Amino acid sequence: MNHATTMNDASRSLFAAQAWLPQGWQRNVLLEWDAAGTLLRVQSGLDAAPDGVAKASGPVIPGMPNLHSHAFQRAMAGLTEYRANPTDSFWSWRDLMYRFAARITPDDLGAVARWLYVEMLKAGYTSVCEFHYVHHAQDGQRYVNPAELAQRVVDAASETGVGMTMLPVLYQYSGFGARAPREDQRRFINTPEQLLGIVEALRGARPEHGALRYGVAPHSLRAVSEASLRSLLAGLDAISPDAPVHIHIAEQTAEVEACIETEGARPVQWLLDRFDVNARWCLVHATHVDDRETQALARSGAVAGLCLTTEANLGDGIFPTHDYLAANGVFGVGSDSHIGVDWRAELRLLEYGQRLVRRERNVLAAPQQTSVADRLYSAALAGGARATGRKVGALEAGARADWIVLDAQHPDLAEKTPQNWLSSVVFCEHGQTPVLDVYTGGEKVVEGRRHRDEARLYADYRATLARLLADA
Ligand code: NGQ
Ligand code: ZN
Repeated sequence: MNHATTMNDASRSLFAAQAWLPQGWQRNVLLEWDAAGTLLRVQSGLDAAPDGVAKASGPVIPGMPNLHSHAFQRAMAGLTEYRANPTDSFWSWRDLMYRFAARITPDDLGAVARWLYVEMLKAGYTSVCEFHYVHHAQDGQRYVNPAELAQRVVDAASETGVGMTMLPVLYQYSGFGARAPREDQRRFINTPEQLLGIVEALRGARPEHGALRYGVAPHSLRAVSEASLRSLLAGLDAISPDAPVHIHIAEQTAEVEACIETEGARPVQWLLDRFDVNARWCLVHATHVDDRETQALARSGAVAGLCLTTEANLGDGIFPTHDYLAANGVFGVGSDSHIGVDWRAELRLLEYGQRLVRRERNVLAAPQQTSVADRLYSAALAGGARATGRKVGALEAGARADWIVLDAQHPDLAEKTPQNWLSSVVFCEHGQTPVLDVYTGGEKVVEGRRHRDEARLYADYRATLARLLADA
């Protein structure tokens, strides 16, 4: 009997002829994990598969963390792509989105989130950071359990198998200068103390484990004050000093202008000047940064949360990714509004935005990593993992046992060598996805492009959508 099977249950091991380890593609890799879903050991260069160990049906790569999601928005994808007035913008989209948010019930949110997470897993997103801000009942009253809606989202993650970082959102004001919230924001509003109460309620009802972590998200500099942000962070530090903090930072030029007007600085600069912004932070949509901010953000170790398909859909602008990566800035990707749920599309658009602006090719390659896809995929794994605050994003001992098995027979992979696999996965778009099987915590949740509960969760989603659209 071989070493591997004596040390660990053979049912918790997988042999891959090819796998993407931290050092790149490796041959004859044995993955072993424990009953809690943590990788115990990763060995490469074995002579052959040990007896009794299952063989992956294709090349194995780490699952991608999705660093930004508003789950309920999945149900409105495709419903705002028409011109309602000559100046349609992010802000008019937001009005429609608020109308949608006003109608969601706890049961609706559960069904939408479960289906969304099925879609994420099928795409190879194995973790998600949920930037959750619909907290209260439709009339703005708090639920008996103030964490009612957040808990539905946490439960949707554990039911479907996606790893979760739940970030309850602090939303207090409708604009800079502590402007009173709007009527259509009533489901979102909390004080820092109330928001920390939601975090505590969640931690009591659904304690953290290998696939679940909590943090907080001040919604944006528009929606909190300096003082409330300080008390939120102090409260979070008392719970967990390295818990993640995510914020929408500089998505729209109008908010940059308003920030300069009322606070005397651009949003990223303002935040960096006043707070200890470090690796626990994720700055979502750092879209509008000047050169000084780009360099300073890169130095901070914070993650730039880039949501390319949503940013394109909402007409946000283009983040200076070339300069940011040249300064060793850390980034990850998110599907945000879920107009698309596919990390391959996010990485492709990240590069294509730079190509279109600069009229060059292979802009985001690195001197040591000339394959654009290899570089962006490994960087998005590392940055996405940092944003989750969880041990994910690599096939190595101690990390969560989360990975994707690619379809080696896919027309974009067949007959190619490993050095072109990720390029094909990221840049080619020819029919069905090359993501064949997906494992989270060592469990196969997607097999042959089907999630294990796909039929049931799709039926629930359709029934929910039918009701939401009939009420509209
Ligand atoms: C959100 N979404 O919170 O859902 C925002 C819109 C806002 C994006 N920024 C609302 N993509 O920023 O005020
Ligand atoms: Zn967002």
